[in-house]
Amino acid sequence: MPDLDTIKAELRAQRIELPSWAFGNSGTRFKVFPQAGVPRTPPEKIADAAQVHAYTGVAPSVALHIPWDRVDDYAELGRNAKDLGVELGTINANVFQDNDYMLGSVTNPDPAVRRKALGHLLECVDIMDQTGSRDLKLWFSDGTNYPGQDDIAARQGRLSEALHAVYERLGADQRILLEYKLFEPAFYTMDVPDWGTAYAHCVELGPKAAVVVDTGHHAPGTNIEFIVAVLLRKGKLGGFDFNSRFYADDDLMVGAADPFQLFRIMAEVVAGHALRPAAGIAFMLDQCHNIEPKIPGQIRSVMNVQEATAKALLIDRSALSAAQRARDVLGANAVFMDAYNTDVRPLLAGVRTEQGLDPDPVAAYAASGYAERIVAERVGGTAAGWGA
Ligand code: LRH
Ligand code: MN
Repeated sequence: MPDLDTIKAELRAQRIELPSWAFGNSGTRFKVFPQAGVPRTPPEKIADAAQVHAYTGVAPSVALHIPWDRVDDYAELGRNAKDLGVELGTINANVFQDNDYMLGSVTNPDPAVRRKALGHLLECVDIMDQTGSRDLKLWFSDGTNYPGQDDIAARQGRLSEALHAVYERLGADQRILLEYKLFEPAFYTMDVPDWGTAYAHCVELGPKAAVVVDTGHHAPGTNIEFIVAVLLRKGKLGGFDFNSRFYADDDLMVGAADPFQLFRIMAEVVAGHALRPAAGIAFMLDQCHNIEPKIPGQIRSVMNVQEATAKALLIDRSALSAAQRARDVLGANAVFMDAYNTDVRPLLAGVRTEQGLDPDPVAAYAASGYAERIVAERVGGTAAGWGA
């Protein structure tokens, strides 16, 4: 049986990064339902993220998205974050909302558009120099909608050229995290559609490039934990964009649609000794709370990752490998399922209590009055959103 103190130490050391954009208004192409009290500025987004960390104890950094979080003074934004007990995390570039990028950004047939897109990516590295961020996350909406629309191989060449230019600009401790996505907004080809394409580009770039697995970016039925195991084995897993989905890139709360899948993914992370921050895996949430309150939604999401992680840490590894060596199929599966079927909520409540936190973060936040306060205070101004 795994040692409980070791498990508790791993859970205390867990780090989950929050997306600034989860606190703003979001929706679908059909409707964005505005919510009262939503932040209007990057500092207000960070203040809301700090609430999640205050009640969970494991979410001390906030990923920014540029230009949604563009400010005049990033050092001041960083100081503001520190005062709230959090820090600025991954910088997300955005080359998917400018009119010029209709036919692609870094893969666009027009070299002037490619230069413009590259300019934004390099600006994001400048911002990382100011925020002290380690990771630049690159997701490209680039792709085509009809066969013959453009030369698939030529677009890969253009993409590679831009990635190399950004890679050359990185500082010693900075990384590129390349995110793939099977479809949307393009529906025939995406230029980075799957882990294999992302992996190939990252290997070509070098040690400061790794792959991001967004759990909503695969074809239905994809065995994501297999991809995780393979990327970990090759030292090319850079991070996760955690969310869940029933059908497409639904960006629902991680673990909400398929908690067993999240457990299987975290089981591979634990098996790969990749849970600790020192392993260099960025565990990030990438979600949209379209109809539910955003701060409680983020708190619940962090708790879902903690629960999946606690269950993964409870897998009796020696019994599992013994059953695997004995080719005891049912025995091995039973060891795995015992961990999954363990109610870890009392364990996590105990860990929070030991950290001086309320064992029930959702109830503690609700009792804080913060939700009512921001609704009263945040009147006027423009609520943050995707600005599309
Ligand atoms: C693309 C994506 C990407 C972000 C965006 C908010 O679907 O997952 O990670 O830039 O969502
Ligand atoms: Mn993502």
